[in-house]
Amino acid sequence: MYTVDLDGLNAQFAVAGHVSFRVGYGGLPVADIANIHATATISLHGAHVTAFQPHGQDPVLWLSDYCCWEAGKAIRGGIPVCWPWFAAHPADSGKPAHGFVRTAMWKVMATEALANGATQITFGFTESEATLALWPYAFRLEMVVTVGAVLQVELVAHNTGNKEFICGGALHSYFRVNDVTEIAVRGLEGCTYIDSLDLSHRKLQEEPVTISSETDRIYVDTTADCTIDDPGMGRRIRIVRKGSRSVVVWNPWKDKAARMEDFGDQEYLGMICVETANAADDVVMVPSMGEHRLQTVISVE
Ligand code: TA6
Repeated sequence: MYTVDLDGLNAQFAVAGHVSFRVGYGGLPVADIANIHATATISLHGAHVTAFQPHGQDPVLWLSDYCCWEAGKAIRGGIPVCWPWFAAHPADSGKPAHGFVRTAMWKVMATEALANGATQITFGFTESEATLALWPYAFRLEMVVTVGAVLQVELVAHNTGNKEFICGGALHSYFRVNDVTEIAVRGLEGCTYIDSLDLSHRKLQEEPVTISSETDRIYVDTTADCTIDDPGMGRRIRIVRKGSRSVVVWNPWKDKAARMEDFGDQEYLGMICVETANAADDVVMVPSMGEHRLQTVISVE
């Protein structure tokens, strides 16, 4: 359980007409963003964007109704921050899937009302005894979230140690769709993907991606924008990436959703993950005192 000085947070970081802090589900502290462009909610637990809604639009991100809002557990939906590895640890499956930062409390470092009416909030996270036991490197992370008509999320990884490290990761975005069987994900045509459901075989994506069964694919060596065409909601969601050479497309479908305690049995029909990542071949080397920036910009057309 976290103890949080909510009065102190609001005294130091609240900005009238932009950002305030409250206790959310499970006693986890959250930042509420509301400005002339959009609203958003960000949990300090995992520096996890759980909601984003431009004014006049339907919610863009999907969030399960069955989330486990608990310290130490990942929030199901929104944009989990997966770092310093994606999926299972490459050498030790006993370590937490998707790394250790999405299940830990981050600090609020700064808040700012931008000249264009957007709101920017920065979270910070650095190594500890607990992280060193999982991953023997010194680091400083910044998560910079800019909420405007578009949502910009940037994970900046600083290597503060005296040895280089290799890291993977993802801004593991869950998007709300009307009916996943009706959507098409475009931008990945011609890309090679690793099929996590077929012995990690590498395959070529020839057509736009459509979903009619469990889908779990890592598209590698691509920097292209992706779009989610959703006829049911009458919208196209655009995902622009920087510092990312992988895109992960995931839908658990019926059977896997039913096996997940934090995922409603029918919820798979209303969501798709299109993740801004560096995974498999695309992990990155960060030299001592260097940095890597992983950025996703999400907009509705
Ligand atoms: O991004 C796809 C994936 O790696 C899937 O294999 C599935 O495990 C998903 O992430 C969710 O992982 P989680 O640890 O949040 O249940």
